[in-house]
Amino acid sequence: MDSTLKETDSSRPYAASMDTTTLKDGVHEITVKAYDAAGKLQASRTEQVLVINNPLVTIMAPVAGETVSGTVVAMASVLKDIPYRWLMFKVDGVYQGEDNLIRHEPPLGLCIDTTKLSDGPHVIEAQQGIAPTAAEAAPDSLFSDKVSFKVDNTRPAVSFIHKARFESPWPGRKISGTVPVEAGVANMKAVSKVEFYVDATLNETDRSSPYSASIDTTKLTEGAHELTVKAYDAAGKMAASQTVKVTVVAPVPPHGTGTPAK
Ligand SMILES: [Ca+2]
Repeated sequence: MDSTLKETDSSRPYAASMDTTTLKDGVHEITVKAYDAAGKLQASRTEQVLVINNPLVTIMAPVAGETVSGTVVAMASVLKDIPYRWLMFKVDGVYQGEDNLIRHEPPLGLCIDTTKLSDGPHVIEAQQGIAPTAAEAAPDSLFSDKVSFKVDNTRPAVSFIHKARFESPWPGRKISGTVPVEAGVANMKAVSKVEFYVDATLNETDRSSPYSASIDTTKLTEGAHELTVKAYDAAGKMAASQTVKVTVVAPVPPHGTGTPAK
């Protein structure tokens, strides 16, 4: 197994058992070598096997039982170093779109417009395969768990606006410097204010549409932070967004500029 001798058998039938729980999930190579009495070696063709002991595709968002509205980011954790580079998302068994490991690092995600779904319960799942469309037919695709969530596009709601993939505040994104964020409010008459939070701290308040803020990450510790946005109507009734987890990292210095010693 991967050039490590696992077992030797000197009598027919020649067999061995592999404890895959001691292996990392992913692709491994199995080879069999036979020796005759004179010690002459005959090696088999190398076979690739995929070891899966942990669920490889796990839906991270929406979380089970969550009520969502507007555009939501569906996220799934995937295994990275396997030939299955494409991840497609389905809601109620209907294809929604896909993401891939060719251009993106895991976790993979997709913006889903829930206004195209009926209000009420739905089920989301993901499937990791070798190609975006062939994945559907591939018998050895990796299937995620199925997660139930609810759509409610009549309640007052606020969410971050994603204009492009990985634009802040895309979940799991690494951010640095000053990061602009924008929020959209739905089904709320007379929005009085929109508050942008970093962790539990109010970062900025915007009282006029479009609702935006900028987050100065240099004032934050490096590492994990949570972004939330809250909208209030004239009567003080509040709607809160999904929490978006991001990671603050040190800004990359512009190319060619060193950091002068002081
Ligand atoms: Ca504004």
